[in-house]
Amino acid sequence: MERTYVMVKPDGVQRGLVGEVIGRLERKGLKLVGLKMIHLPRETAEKHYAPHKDRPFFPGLIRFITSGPVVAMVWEGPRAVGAVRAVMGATDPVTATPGTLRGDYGLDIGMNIVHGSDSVESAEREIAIFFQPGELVSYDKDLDRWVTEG
Ligand code: D4T
Repeated sequence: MERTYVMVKPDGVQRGLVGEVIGRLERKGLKLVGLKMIHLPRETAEKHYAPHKDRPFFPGLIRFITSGPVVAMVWEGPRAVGAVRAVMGATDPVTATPGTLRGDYGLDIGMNIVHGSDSVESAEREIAIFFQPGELVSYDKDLDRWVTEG
């Protein structure tokens, strides 16, 4: 079982795509175990995107991600990291496969609707930035036995 960090970015919130992101991940069979809406302070944004700090797009990325509220979430499920990446699609929405969130809704690599951790290690690091352990819930869904043989 894995947990992964998902964030609806400011463009996704402004465009009313929060429900679409949550709905697609729910229908995929993943389980929502943490959720909050926040306007990221600059320090938190820089911590989250620290692996990209030397990239040329870093200043613009920090400006964008702090430009409005985001929806921060933790999703759980078997191979949850890869499952979320598949539902999101490729980083560049123009080349992302239609049927994915980015493929269906994006045109700009900077404004690509949603973030999802790219590995289990990144997920652990990112979840710890946004959530206290007590803010994440554990619960069973009866439907789970129809989603995975576990
Ligand atoms: P995130 O991290 O937002 O889920 O995106 P990805 O995992 O799919 O892509 P990434 O880490 O390579 O990029 C992080 C973030 O930076 C923006 N970006 C990226 C950008 O504005 N210009 C660029 O050239 C690249 C590569 C988009 C996502």
